[in-house]
Amino acid sequence: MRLTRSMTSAAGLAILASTAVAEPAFNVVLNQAQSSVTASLTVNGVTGTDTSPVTGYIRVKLNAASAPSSIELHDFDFAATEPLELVLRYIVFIEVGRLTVNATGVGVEYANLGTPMGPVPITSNAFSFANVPADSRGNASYTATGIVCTLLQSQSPPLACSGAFNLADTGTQTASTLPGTITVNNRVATLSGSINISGPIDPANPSLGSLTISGMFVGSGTVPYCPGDFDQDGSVAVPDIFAFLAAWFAGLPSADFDGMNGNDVPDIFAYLAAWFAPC
Ligand SMILES: [Ca+2]
Ligand SMILES: [Ca+2]
Repeated sequence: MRLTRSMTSAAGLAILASTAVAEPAFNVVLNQAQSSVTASLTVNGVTGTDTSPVTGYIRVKLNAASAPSSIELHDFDFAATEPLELVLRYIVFIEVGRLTVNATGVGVEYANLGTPMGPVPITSNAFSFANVPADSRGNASYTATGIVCTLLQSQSPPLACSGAFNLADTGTQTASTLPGTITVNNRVATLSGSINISGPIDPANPSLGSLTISGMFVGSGTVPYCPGDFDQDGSVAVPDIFAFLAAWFAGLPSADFDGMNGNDVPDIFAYLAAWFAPC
């Protein structure tokens, strides 16, 4: 009898040791009215800028859904909803040249999908990721006149005075920081932040000019429960197994874990697999 009890408690300790407190990753969907991207192009000392609202999401993971103290970055994808038009005017008493750039389908996305960054600490609701790899996309065309055309033609090799390019051709760039703030109330997270990517428009010819893409974003998302957190108290622990079994024996729909054929034996295996799986 004593042997049985000690074996039981050892098994219980082994189960308790696997208790997980982490929360699942989730998407924060951007609020288009409060999120924007600004492109800023500087060539030969003259700058043109344009701004568009932004849609998209940022995918994060918190260590806890209530008062989180750390955050991981899993993914993001921001898309400008409007074309961007940058007009650079070169004026010496009169306009002596002009560069016009039109860009459509401009977007920025996380470049290391499947490899999260962090976790980084959250202090007073604020966090910051460093050296975030990002890929840009979009199609741009440009037309240069006057001294700008002359400038382009004087490059080595010479550049045409009009043309088109794909923003994806610039390759993966690094945002030195991606700072933000996050608050969570009743498992609804509100996140705001910014990202700034800057680089030469022609990497082989960095003195020609630079392009900066800056994003400001605000969004919200609901932190889901881990599948194994059956009693939804924020951790996956032994009471979840008892809560699941109670629901299963009571024939409650919530115990139809695989969503097939009502409450049957495969649900028990499916639930236990979820309980043991990392969240
Ligand atoms: Ca639980
Ligand atoms: Ca079932």
